[in-house]
Amino acid sequence: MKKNFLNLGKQPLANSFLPSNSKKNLNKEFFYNLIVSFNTLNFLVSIANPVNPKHQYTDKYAHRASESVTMRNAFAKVANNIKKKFKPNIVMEIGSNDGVFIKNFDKKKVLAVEPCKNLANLTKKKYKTFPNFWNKTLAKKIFLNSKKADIIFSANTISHIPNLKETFDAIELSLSKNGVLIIEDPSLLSVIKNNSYDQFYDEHVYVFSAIAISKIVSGSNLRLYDAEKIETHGGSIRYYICKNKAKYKKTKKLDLIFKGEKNAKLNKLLTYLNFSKKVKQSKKNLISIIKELKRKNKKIISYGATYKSSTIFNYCKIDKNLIDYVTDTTLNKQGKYTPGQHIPIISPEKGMNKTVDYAFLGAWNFKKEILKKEKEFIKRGGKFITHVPTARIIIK
Ligand code: JHZ
Repeated sequence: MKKNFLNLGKQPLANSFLPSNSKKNLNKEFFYNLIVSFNTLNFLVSIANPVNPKHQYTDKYAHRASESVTMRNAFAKVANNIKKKFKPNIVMEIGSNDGVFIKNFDKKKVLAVEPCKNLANLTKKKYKTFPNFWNKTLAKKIFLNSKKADIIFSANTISHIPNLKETFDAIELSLSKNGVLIIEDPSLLSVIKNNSYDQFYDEHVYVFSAIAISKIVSGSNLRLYDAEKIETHGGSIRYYICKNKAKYKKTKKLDLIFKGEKNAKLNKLLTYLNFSKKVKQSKKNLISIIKELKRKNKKIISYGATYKSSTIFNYCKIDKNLIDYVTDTTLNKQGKYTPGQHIPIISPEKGMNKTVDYAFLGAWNFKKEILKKEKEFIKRGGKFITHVPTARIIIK
């Protein structure tokens, strides 16, 4: 049974960066109610009313996975480990974005699936790329003329697809006998521990736990046999899933992850009701920190035009009266306006100048990388603000 536990209010699509702030453009903006629910039967945490993916994954998709050194390195590392451990002949990626993962493989071995046409265009010259949504029809089409996949990899994508049954059925059809599906997505336990409610936005239809994934894949003749905690995106889990009859045995590491999730009571509604209370408090604290700084005439900007920060700004009603602008390295976000609150986005070269006193960490998941990069800002007294795990000014 689905129980709603968190209401993050009216939200725009997190990817809908506006090309201009003219009245005409603002009037056309699409909003929906962001409500999050917990399923007491299969332990899935999901958005109560997902948006139709056709409105989200268009030819104007903004996010480029290659924009951070952390992610480039993380994908190179997992690709090398996969090569060593599984020696795959065919590797397929679902949601290949700008090719940051597949570029680590020999092009003859790679199949890429990417429904956003602007992203698919980036990889199609070198890699066999299917510019389609992942489903059974596509799986049958691809594997009619190809050997089945030894590895199917998908990072930050499966949690974006509303129909999990169709998704995993299509994967089951596509894997070789001992083929392995490897998926990475933000961890629900990390979200609860970090109070990182900004992981909820239209694209994150689900925030997975191992206990939920294990139940869901079993409905498609698949089995979760291993998992590992990884640091990316503020705490994620990499899941290893195979066909029911494949040779892999369940690992101790997976048992430990299950144990940790049960100890944190991720299978109980009360956990989520308590989380919801903390989110409300976090909102109050963040607004009061920012307003207090504004009273002192401080200039505050935001660092990283993340999808996550779209949830924060729209839930906390943080607009351009509080945040002057947002900086982002992604060229196609620069010159645009954030969804819902319409804060201008500019390049860090222009934006990280001497007039800035405080920068809210929209990309808090890259805190280490950013603090290393922004030594000059910190040296001259600039400070970062975060809401993770509690709303505060970062002193050290
Ligand atoms: P980042 C996106 O979410 C959307 P977002 C998507 N739904 C998802 O699941 C995750 O990614 C994986 C910029 N930046 O990765 C680059 C700087 O400007 O946290 C990015 O625009 N300077 C697919 O948007 C943004 O911040 C820097 O030094 O929440 C980071 O976005 C660094 C390191 C990043 O994902």
